[in-house]
Amino acid sequence: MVRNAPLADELEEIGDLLELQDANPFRVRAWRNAARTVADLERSVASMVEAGEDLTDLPGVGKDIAAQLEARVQGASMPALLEAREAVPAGLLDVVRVPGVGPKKARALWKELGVESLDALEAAAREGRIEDLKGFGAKTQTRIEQGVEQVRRFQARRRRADAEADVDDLLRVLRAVPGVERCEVAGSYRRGRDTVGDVDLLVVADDPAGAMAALRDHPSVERVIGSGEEKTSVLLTDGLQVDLRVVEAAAFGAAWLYFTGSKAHNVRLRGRAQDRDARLNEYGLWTADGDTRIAGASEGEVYAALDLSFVPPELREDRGEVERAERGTLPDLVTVDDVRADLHAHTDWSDGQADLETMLRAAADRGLEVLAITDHGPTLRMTGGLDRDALLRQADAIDAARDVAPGLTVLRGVETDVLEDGRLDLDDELLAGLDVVVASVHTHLALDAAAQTERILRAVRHPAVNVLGHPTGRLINRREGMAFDLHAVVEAAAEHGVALEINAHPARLDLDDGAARAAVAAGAKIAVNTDAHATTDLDLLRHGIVQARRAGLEADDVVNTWSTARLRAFLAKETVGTDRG
Ligand code: DGT
Ligand code: CA
Ligand code: CA
Ligand code: ZN
Repeated sequence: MVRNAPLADELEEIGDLLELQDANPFRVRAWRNAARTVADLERSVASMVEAGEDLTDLPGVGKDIAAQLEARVQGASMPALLEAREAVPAGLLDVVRVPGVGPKKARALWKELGVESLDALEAAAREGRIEDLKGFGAKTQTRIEQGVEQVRRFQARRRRADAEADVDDLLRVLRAVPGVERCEVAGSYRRGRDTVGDVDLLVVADDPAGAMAALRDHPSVERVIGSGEEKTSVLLTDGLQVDLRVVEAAAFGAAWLYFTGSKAHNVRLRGRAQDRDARLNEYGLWTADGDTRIAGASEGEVYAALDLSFVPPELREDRGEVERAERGTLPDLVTVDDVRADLHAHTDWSDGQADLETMLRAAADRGLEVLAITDHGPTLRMTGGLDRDALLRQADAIDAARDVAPGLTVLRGVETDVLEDGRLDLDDELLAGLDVVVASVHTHLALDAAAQTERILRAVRHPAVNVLGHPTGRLINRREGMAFDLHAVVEAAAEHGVALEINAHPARLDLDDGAARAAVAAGAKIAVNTDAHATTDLDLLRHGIVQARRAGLEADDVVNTWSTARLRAFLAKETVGTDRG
């Protein structure tokens, strides 16, 4: 049965293609709204169609779009997608993604210069044909040339979260093949990198050929790249490459260790084996003569034989974990189960999909103890942000709604916009009266680093601010983060009792692992928040926690894991205690 995610992607693509045809903006918006509805839906569209339900009951889904979805669920292509693809060269979708291009310019490049792909765009820039176009100029041309490179870099990797459904499905299918003893994922996916180049699977089986065949015959496979006795590589219809390797049970741990990587971590382990007069490879840890296998069935066995404690996969990047494993001082990494609070969530008071009561129930259903409602402040008009009066009314609504989720502590908050000069978009008195203030930068991302740093510092020093939301503004594979002095911001955050967010949305994961690590090293605290715009978004927490683990964070570093009393003290900027003592 077709999942919601590809359906949403296709609706989005129709919107993008229509925009390139200069279609009515409202029509473009309609497809995008429907895409978002489908992506955020708790139920599968396919099962709704199967049950004969009326798709036009979904917000933003009219008759036309419902018909497209039904056709697609029943195995056809969406007619509107075929039509739109007919009208616009597919390569233009890459061209719009280049920073400094956008739909209007992409259309001009296409119509005036015949640019229909990234390659053609690059050639046009190199040959200096772009600067003479109306509305372009030399500066734009240079920017486009650099942008092409960035898009190429982004294309090579995909967001880990976007590979998750494929990985879960393949593991489930392969584990069910008769004779398969074990099947696991390795590589960057297992290490929890925010993006992955490809997916690496390992299988232990009595009948490896059966497992290989099951992969080759999987309905998501577009093309078999290669298939031998030990390894099969396939390309899925969504473009993801998957490598499946067969290993013997006695070497499973050594193989899992080797193919999990990272390469840098492996190099350190191999060196350590050599220092001990042994040899480490994907088949095991061996005596120097290669005759006797010392360890190999489990990873733990290999680490133990190297006098190391077990290193969680998220830390295997040669960023100090080998030394800490030697001294027995590896961090006790935070887990999803440690999390009690979400400090950043939206409702339909601004641009969220669900009403207040629905969000509160959804949070309680997921076992959260605390949920902060942080709709947008007034500056971001697109989001239907709230001004002072609306926020005061919402406060009453929150008080009235508390009963729907009796076990849940609901905090009154806001996501206030950091203006260009670092002021916030709501008055101090109002902000002081809220339980939680998330301050986020959404505009003017291109200020020079000095100005940007001053701007963010001003927000961090504001006495009412508790959380700096998605601090760098990066969008994975779409936009680099802002240029600013992270170290100065982190130090100020530590000083002023402001937590830096790890925004768990798979498009953001911001701060990333390296920055979060630096933040905690400087004494700051982290808040892992979902920034939920729909109830299903509350489940995105796990992606943020993976990044927190990669940053080496323990529960104590993450304010959402604290008791409600300790969290409240932090938010009130009282001297911060600990849960332990
Ligand atoms: P990716 O796929 O680019 O996101 O990153 P990885 O880490 O999954 O890399 P991949 O798929 O090329 O290989 C999986 C793991 O196999 C890698 O993390 C370490 C191990 N590996 C692969 N090639 C080598 C190698 O030449 N030397 C060493 N030491 N390890 C390797
Ligand atoms: Ca890989
Ligand atoms: Ca690979
Ligand atoms: Zn938000």
